[in-house]
Amino acid sequence: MADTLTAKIIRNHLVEGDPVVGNEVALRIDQTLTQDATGTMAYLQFEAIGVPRVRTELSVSYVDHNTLQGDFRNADDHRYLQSVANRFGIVFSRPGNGICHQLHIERFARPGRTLIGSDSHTPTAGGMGSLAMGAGGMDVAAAMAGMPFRIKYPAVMGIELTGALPDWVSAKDVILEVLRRIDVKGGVGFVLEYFGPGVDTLSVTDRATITNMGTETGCTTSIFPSDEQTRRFLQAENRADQWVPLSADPGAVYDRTMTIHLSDLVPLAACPHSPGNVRPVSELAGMAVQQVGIGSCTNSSLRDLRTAAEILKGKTIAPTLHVVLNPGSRQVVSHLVKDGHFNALVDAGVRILENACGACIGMGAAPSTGAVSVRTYNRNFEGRSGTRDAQVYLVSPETAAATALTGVFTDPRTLGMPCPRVSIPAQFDVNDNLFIFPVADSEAARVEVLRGPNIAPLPRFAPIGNTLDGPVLLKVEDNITTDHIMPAGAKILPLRSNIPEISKYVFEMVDPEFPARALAAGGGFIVGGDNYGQGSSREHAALAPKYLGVRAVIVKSFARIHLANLVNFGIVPLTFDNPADYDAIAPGDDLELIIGDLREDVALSNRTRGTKALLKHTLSALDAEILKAGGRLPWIKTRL
Ligand code: MIC
Ligand code: SF4
Repeated sequence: MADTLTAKIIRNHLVEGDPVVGNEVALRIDQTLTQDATGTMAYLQFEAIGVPRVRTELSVSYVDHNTLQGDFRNADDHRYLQSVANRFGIVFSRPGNGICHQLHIERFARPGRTLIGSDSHTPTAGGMGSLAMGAGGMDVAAAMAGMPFRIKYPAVMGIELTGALPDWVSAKDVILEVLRRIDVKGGVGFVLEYFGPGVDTLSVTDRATITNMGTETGCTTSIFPSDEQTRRFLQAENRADQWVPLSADPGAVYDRTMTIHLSDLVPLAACPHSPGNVRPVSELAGMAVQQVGIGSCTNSSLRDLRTAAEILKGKTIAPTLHVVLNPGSRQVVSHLVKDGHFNALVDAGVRILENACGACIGMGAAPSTGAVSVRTYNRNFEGRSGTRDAQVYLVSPETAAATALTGVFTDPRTLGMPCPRVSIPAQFDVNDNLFIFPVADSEAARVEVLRGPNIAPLPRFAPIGNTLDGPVLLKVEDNITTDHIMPAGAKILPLRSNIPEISKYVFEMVDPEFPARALAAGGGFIVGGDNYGQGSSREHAALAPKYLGVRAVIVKSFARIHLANLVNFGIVPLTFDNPADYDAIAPGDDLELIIGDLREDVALSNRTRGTKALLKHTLSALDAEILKAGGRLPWIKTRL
């Protein structure tokens, strides 16, 4: 049978389950990655599982999200992460080295391997032909302990690329075109697999831009074949021996297909406040812009930053805006410095920030009130920039640099200069000196794990009964993101290792009274619309509500990673059988849910209104067992 690339990699890693779309399958995981903002929880959970060393082929702990070190808390997190990595056999990437996804593709991602990461943009490594998926920290902890990762066997959407990108149009515009067509829910249940003659024209980092932001479609992951481009990239990284050719079989049958003629694409922008709200830049041209952000894990490869530098070289940014740059990695910076592009950026007036996530996650560079900010990042959810009414647009490096020059939204094709042609070296500056490789197994027992007062112990949760009752604590609309549920940014990120503290900010932007109300009511329910929990993989969006007493979340539909996180922390994820029942529930209503052993539908009685409704779920028998035990960690404990 002619197989897709996705099917081949899954088959090679299948531990349990039939490969039938929608069926739960368990996969062996070769590699894991974490970042600091989700990593502390992941490693606390790994420690609680109690295995002496990681059991993966490779696990890497990156520090890139919170590097502000505004006080001891953030520094304590970093110290804990470094020591726990050494103790348990994990490679540690020091702050300053770069953004996890860019670094992983440079130094560790391998074609044909499985990777899970406690960050939703882990699919970046799909640009290298890895089957790379975002997951909650608990799932990553379990994978590090050698347990398989469970997913619903995905359908595969074949995206055929033909032609070649025109001048001034780049990989970001390809993924924006995908989002324009299928929006932020269109990828749910699918792997987006790219094929066709246009694939050859894209470098590994171009492909990584596409697979990175594919996350915004809700897909399980995105993947490109491993070919000559992949071989060249690995060779330039001194990793030629890790190359294997990989692609779908000729005539492979996809569950759905679409074709993108690269030659027909134009510069695009995702408009506020959704990555799926895409329009041509030409329609926005002339709008005043107050800030430009270049970088992030989506667009800070050497190609991207050289392109921006070539556009800005010898000029000055418009006086009405400011421009910030967070480079993706030290390797990229090292090349920019050597070839003069770094100077070009600095001389033009670009503010060079750290090699880290920075403004993308609201760690500084928040726009001014009501400002228009044009960014090469992947998310423009309301308030994520740190400024609630900022209008964030997501664009390519070409559009961002053109806009930086003129001060107004600018289609780069109208700049009137020749399109920059940047070349990528045959050999990259490889320097692994900011990776700390762990001590040998025989030395591990001597390593002390260093905890500061900000590393609070994990909360413990009890098994759950057959009936859940309580009030509706909050009712929300469609497309609620995990940034709504558990915001990030400079104020809240330092609390990621401290659940009692961070839980005070749950739903801060939606309803700041939520935490106090939930605690006063002794817990209850959240009611929501479609695509609840889209975006970030942060398990704090499940863990902190659980801490506040949330027992079940009842919505029209869920995003994949958040659904898994709810199960991991013992919050029952339920969906309305009849979406009209959503309208019949009001905040404050007193509900009773008969959940039994969660093998069947759930009966809801609204005791305030005297109405009844049927609730569905997609939980496997194992999910049900985990939920009833109070979550994944208590469940694992009962097994050991
Ligand atoms: C994001 O882009 O939203 C983040 C911050 O990288 C998150 C992880 C987190 O919340 O720590 C993600 O994408 O999973
Ligand atoms: Fe960091 Fe932004 Fe990428 Fe998330 S999307 S990993 S915050 S750069």
